[in-house]
Amino acid sequence: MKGIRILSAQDVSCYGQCSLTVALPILSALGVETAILPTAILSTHTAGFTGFTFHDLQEELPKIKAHWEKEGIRFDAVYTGYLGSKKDVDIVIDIATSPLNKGPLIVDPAFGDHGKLYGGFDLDYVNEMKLLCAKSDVLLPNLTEAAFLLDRPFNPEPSEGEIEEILDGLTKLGAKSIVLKGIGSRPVDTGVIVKNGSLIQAYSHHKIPQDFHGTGDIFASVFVGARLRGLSDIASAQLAADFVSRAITNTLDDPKHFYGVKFEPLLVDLAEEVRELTE
Ligand code: PXL
Repeated sequence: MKGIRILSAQDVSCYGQCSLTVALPILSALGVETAILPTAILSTHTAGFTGFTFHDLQEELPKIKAHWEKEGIRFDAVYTGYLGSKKDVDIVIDIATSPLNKGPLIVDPAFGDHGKLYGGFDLDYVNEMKLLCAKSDVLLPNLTEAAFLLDRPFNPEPSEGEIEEILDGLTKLGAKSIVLKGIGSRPVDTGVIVKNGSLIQAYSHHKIPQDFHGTGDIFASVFVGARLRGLSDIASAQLAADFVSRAITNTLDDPKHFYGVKFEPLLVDLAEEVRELTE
């Protein structure tokens, strides 16, 4: 297997199974070497905990970039998630569009859900994220993020016409491919709609009616790993959606595990599945 080396820019939530602490094990399991650009460090993620610490690492990032340039380091892709501040977004745009990155830019906007921005983010942050999303080769928004990126009202159950408007709007913003999350073909389902140029494909599956934190980051990490191993956008999205479902199912019997999903025991099978699909 050809070596693949990517850069993932996200925060480090020290406890709570999200961002880099899920991206690293998943990408490693999928055979992708992952360098990290930690944009901020928090004691926990911001959902479900109070009193968490937050330290922005924006001062460090240009120095890290300068050292990598001096070393002649190159990446086969850049994958971004929750960043933290407008300044972080600017630096990540600078790095992802520099010669350090030889491949696609895959952006999970990771700034909101259920019609609301995550705590600490505001419309200025969204406006900066629009600039990063505009440069993306693949954009992975949920319906909340799509609504904020397009200054549209949030509708959790958009009609076919509204979905088309959202996909067109994000294409006009600059995203080359779009994986729109959280849309099922029936109210009891959830799934994704994938737009690649004029090709639009959908994958819908049973929705588990319980919300868990960190599942967007797990989806994005599986998607990125599968796509870099050579699967199509729709095949990568389907694999990611099914993996999230299995991880949620694996957590349902443990009410103490409120902060994330127990995906780790499922990684060996995921690696095998990707190996079979890419052989
Ligand atoms: O899962 C996205 C995420 C990542 N990092 C931090 C978060 C969140 C969502 O709330 O708070 C710190």
